[in-house]
Amino acid sequence: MIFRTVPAVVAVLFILGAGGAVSAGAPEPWQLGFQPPASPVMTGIDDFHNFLLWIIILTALFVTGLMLFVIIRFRAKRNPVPKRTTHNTAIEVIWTLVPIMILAVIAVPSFRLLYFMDRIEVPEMTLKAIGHQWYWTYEYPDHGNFTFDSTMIPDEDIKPGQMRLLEVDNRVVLPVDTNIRILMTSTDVIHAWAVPAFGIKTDTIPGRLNESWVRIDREGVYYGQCSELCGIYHGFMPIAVEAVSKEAFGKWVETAKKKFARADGGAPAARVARAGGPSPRRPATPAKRGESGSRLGEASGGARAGRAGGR
Ligand SMILES: [Cu+2]
Repeated sequence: MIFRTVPAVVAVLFILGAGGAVSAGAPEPWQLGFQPPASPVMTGIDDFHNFLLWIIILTALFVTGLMLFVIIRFRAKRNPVPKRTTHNTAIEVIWTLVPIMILAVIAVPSFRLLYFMDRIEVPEMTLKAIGHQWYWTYEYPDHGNFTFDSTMIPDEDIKPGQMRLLEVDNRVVLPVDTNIRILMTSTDVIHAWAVPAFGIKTDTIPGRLNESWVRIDREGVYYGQCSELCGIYHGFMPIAVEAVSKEAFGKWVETAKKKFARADGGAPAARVARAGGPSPRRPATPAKRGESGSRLGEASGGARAGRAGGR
């Protein structure tokens, strides 16, 4: 009975997982497995994960089978006088070489994927994500160098259809089928810019500029969250990326240029792109400076209170 029930339960769980995978880049209730991949990197991670799963299953089955065989075949009743064998060179060579070969078979695609994920050789555009306690700032250095903050929509303002704890006031808008370099940094503590459907989870570190890339396969909204414990509101600084066609992206850039302030207060975009990192010279607009200042004030106050409470 149990032999029939277990595969049935596993099958149902897989179907539920696959069912969750039908919608775009957001988590689903009862989801099992990854979100559907939306970039070549995540496709690679997905494939590598499935490949590893087969190696794990086959190894576990082989070891379990071997154990069962030994338990039954060499039990005391059947073997009242056990053999006194202590060495068998052939089998020792096999059980050393086979695991090495398995590890080599895993290592080759693993390193290939790791270098593929690292960076894009020829980026078509750059997005810069800057972590703050507890929201994200984005810059578009190749499109007029405008900048905006992206803050979570609080529960009381959530509208029907919006994802609680995941929706933001200003989504990151990116074009599909474009090699996008993503530069990531932070102004206060370590955060992590993570979007599961893109296969990106990269720490944003104050004083450092980390790099990743994405080429989004299809239009849709992709959600992610800060994935490095960064303070009491760590769970409230989501990431929402809206992937649109190249034409729609061009139109959005035109409106965004008018709507949002420039990141550099007027310097050429190229210079800012080269400067990189959280430039201390960056003059924010008065409104933004006031906003960030008060938030950072709260943040350090919170951190102080946290430390005081910890003692
Ligand atoms: Cu964070």
